[in-house]
Amino acid sequence: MATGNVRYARYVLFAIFGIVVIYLISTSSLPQYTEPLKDHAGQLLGGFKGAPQAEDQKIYSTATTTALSSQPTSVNPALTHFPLDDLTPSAPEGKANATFVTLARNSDIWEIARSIRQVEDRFNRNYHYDWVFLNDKPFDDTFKKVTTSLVSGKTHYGEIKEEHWSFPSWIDQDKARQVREDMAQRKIIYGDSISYRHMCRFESGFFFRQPLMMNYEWYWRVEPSVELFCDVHYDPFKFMIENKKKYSFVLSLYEYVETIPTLWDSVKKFMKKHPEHLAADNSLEFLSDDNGETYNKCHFWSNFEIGNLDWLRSKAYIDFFETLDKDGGFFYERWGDAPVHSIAAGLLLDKSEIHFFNDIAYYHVPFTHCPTGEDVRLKLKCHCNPDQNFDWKSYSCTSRYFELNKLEKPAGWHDQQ
Ligand SMILES: Nc1nc2c(ncn2[C@@H]2O[C@H](COP(=O)(O)OP(=O)(O)O)[C@@H](O)[C@H]2O)c(=O)[nH]1
Ligand SMILES: *[C@@H]1O[C@H](CO)[C@@H](O)[C@H](O)[C@H]1NC(C)=O
Ligand SMILES: [Mg+2]
Repeated sequence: MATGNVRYARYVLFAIFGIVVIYLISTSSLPQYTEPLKDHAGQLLGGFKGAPQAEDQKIYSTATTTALSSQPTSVNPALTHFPLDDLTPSAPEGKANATFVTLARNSDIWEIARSIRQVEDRFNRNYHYDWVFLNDKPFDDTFKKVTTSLVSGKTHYGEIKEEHWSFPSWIDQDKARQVREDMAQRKIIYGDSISYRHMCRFESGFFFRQPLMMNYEWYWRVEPSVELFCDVHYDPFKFMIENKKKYSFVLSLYEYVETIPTLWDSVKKFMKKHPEHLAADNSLEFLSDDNGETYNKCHFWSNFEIGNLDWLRSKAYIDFFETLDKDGGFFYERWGDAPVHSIAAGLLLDKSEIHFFNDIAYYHVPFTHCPTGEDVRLKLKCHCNPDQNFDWKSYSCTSRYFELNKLEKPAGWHDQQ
């Protein structure tokens, strides 16, 4: 009887102890799983919510929430331990009228999947911007299924009409074929490719006027197999809007001269024909060392771009593209869309409308943009090797861009030359 009571009391004590332990665990600051949230479109918004400490909470609510879109998001612990005011311009509520855009083949699926995963992890999972995919052939089911599952915004798939992906009537096919054969012999990269030329012409003159793209004012171009190395902790689209930017870049370099021997002749023709389109405070000096006589081959690399679609759809840009297109250099040479966009931005926009995103860390084979400045790299959880940063190397044009715009180079640039 007595031993039974002791055993009973011991059991009760154990039970109380157990309840206390469970209570302590449940009120601690360990992350808790909550039901996944759904927004009005029925998209998952992530179901893992941290329980930040009071101080972190304050920073979170003053910095992060204003920078994020109107939709609730999961807490990013990376952002809760330092004030962001020095890095983050405060953004008003709501999303920009913007989309990601990718031109791809069905066979690019696994390479574009990698790119999307990184863009989502580093940025878009908190913003849910749409993604437009364009192709000269119909996208297959696998491509659509996989990309839709990866993108946190809505996905749209467009087939490019033939007129935007073929030889224009004024192109002499024999002449174009001879050029391809000659370039193949000289081993010029993509020199013998017809589809690469259609691609460059399409990106130069048509992507921004595809029916799906007409629904947006801003775009961010993403290619297969690119990498993002740092958190993008503010909305670059909003940054562009608030700072009156129209075009932006992360990498710049010299173009391979064999692909554009007469491009600048066409540009000069355009400047003569349409002086009214040239911006008063343009960046001709970025493009030419002799006041416009010759091209120095500097261009912004267009596989990354955040830009304004209405600018590309403007009469100024269309007149520019059509002048170039009539001269046939997309087929008689192998003009790339990078120098075409860059020359347009350099001539048609004011200097202040072009932006260099130091804090968007990026790789497209074979070049890396890794932000200069250790503080930025640590705050943004970057995983790029700063030794690989291309910005201040001699083959980059970014130094020239900084000098022309009288920008102060970030501390540490000298050691990366
Ligand atoms: N639909 C389609 N997309 C293409 C074609 N060729 C290239 N692309 C896309 O155009 C972009 C540039 O092509 P890429 O091969 O990366 O050229 P590089 O970056 O200049 O070496 C990528 O987004 C490709 O997926 C093509 O023939 N059809
Ligand atoms: C977004 O921009 C496009 C193109 O300028 C415009 O037609 C559309 O109405 C805009 N949408 C919103 C929601 O403002
Ligand atoms: Mg590429």
